[in-house]
Amino acid sequence: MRRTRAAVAPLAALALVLAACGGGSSGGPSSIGTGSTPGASGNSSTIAGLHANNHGTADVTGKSAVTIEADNYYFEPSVLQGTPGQQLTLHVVNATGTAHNVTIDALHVNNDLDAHGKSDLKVTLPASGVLAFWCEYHKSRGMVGGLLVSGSAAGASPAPSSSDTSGGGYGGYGHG
Ligand SMILES: [Cu+2]
Repeated sequence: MRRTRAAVAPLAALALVLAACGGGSSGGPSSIGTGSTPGASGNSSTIAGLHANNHGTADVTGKSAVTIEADNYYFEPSVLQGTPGQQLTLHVVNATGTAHNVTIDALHVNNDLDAHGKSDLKVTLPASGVLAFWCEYHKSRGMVGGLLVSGSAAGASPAPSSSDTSGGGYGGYGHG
């Protein structure tokens, strides 16, 4: 058994990641090192005006809990879309060996995530629009997500008139 793992390798990898950081790290359309291209590139976007590495939206309508992953340097899914005032428990799992954090100013949430740790927190979706959350250590790197309410601002979608009352709609009880 070899215990001498060269400590240099992770550093080198880190350096590569840092070097590649200009254009969005994970496998986007690679614009190699040509400085800053104006406009959106890859999966970077803004959430509530904050630069965000956007790794997708999850529809959490009707759910009481959802698991999201904290990674370097993004949340996945990044945006949770539900209904106004919906209560939701977030199981945040840190998939990395780096300490992260979940901060939601408006909800007075500030939870640290140890390396490969996890944290559960309860949130209430806003009445409308989007409420941003972020990792306080990597906010400037775009480690930002959002709690989004559908049917309000973003992309007015006229509700189809055929709203069947499907049988399974109750779902209310739960515990706690
Ligand atoms: Cu972080």
